[in-house]
Amino acid sequence: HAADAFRTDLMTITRFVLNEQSKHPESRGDFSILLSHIVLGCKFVCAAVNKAGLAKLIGLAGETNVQGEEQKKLDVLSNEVFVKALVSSGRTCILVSEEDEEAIFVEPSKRGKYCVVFDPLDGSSNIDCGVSIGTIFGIYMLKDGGESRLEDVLQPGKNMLAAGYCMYGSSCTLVLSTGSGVNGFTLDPSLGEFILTHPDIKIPKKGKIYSVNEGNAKNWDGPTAKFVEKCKFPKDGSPAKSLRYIGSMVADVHRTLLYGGVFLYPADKKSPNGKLRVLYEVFPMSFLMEQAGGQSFTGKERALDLVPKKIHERSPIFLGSYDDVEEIKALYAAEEKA
Ligand code: P6P
Repeated sequence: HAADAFRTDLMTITRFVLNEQSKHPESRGDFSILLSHIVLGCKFVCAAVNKAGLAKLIGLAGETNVQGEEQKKLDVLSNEVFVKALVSSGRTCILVSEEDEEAIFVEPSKRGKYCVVFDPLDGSSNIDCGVSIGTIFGIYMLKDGGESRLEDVLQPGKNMLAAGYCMYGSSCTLVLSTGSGVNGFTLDPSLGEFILTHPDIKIPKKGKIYSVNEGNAKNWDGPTAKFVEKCKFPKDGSPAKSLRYIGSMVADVHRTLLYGGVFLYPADKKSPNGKLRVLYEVFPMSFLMEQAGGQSFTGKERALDLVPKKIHERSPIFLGSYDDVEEIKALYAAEEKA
C-alpha cells in the first residue's frame, strides 16, 4: 500500500541513533541518552523560535512583557534549556556554551563521561528579521576517566565523537554525524519526532557558490583576496561563481553542505583570528564537512588539528567542497613560499 498517506517504517533520529549504537555492542547507551537530551533541547528551541514573533519573546533582556514578566532573550532562554537538558541527562561532565564565560562543571551526582560544547542559538542577531538561525554542538569523551578538568574540553576537533547543528528556518532540520557519515532529520511537528530526510549527505566535490562577507574585503590578506577575485573574475574562462551570504553560520553552512561551494570567515586586519569560535562553531562544522567528503582549513592548517588554548578562542575558517578548499590551501601555501 505504497499509496498510504503515512509511511510506516519511520526512521526517527532516536531509532537511527539506536541503530548506530548497536554497532558498538560494548556501549551502554549513554551516548544515545545524551543525544536524546540534545534533541529535546532542539525541539524546545524550535517551538520557542517559532513562537518568538507572536509572544514577543524577542524582546531585549531586561524589558518586561505584557504580563509584566522579566523578558528573557531567546538566546538566554535557549542556553538555559540546553544546560538543564544536558545536566539532567546524567551523561555530561563539562559544558562549554557560547553564552557562558566559564565552563560548567557538572555536579558529581549527575556527572557522566561526555563533554559538550555548544552555541545554543547562533546568529541570534538575525531573529528579529526572520532569518534562519541554529544550535551548533560538538561532543568529546572525557580524556581519561579521572576528574573532569578544563583540559578535557581543550582537545583538537579531530577528537570529537559527534557534532551537529539544528537549523530553525522554514522547517526544523537537525544535521548530525557520529563519525560515520552525515545524516539530516526534519522535525515533523505532528509527531514531535525528527524523521530521516537527508540520508548520507555528501557535499559536491566542487561548487559554484562562494559565501563570505564582502564588506570586510578591504581588510583581507592576499590569499583570501586572490581567491575571491578568482571567484568573480575567473581567468580560465569558467563561469564566475555566485555569492550567497546569509550572515547566519548554520544557514550558510547548511546550504554549502547541500549545494556545494565554500564558506569563509577569514582573518582580517580587524580580527586577526577571524570571528568564529573554535570549539562550538569551527570544530562541529569542520567535523561535518569532512564526514560529508569536504574539508576545512584555517589558513594555516586542517581546522580539526587545531588545539584550542582557551574555550572561547576564535579561528579563521575556509570550509566546503573539497576542490574549492584545495584552491584556497594552494594560495596560502604559495604565500608561505613567497
Ligand atoms: P558578519 C552571527 O552573528 C555569526 O556569529 C555567524 O552565525 C555568522 O556566520 C557570522 O557571525 C556573521 O558575521 O561579521 O559577517 O556579520
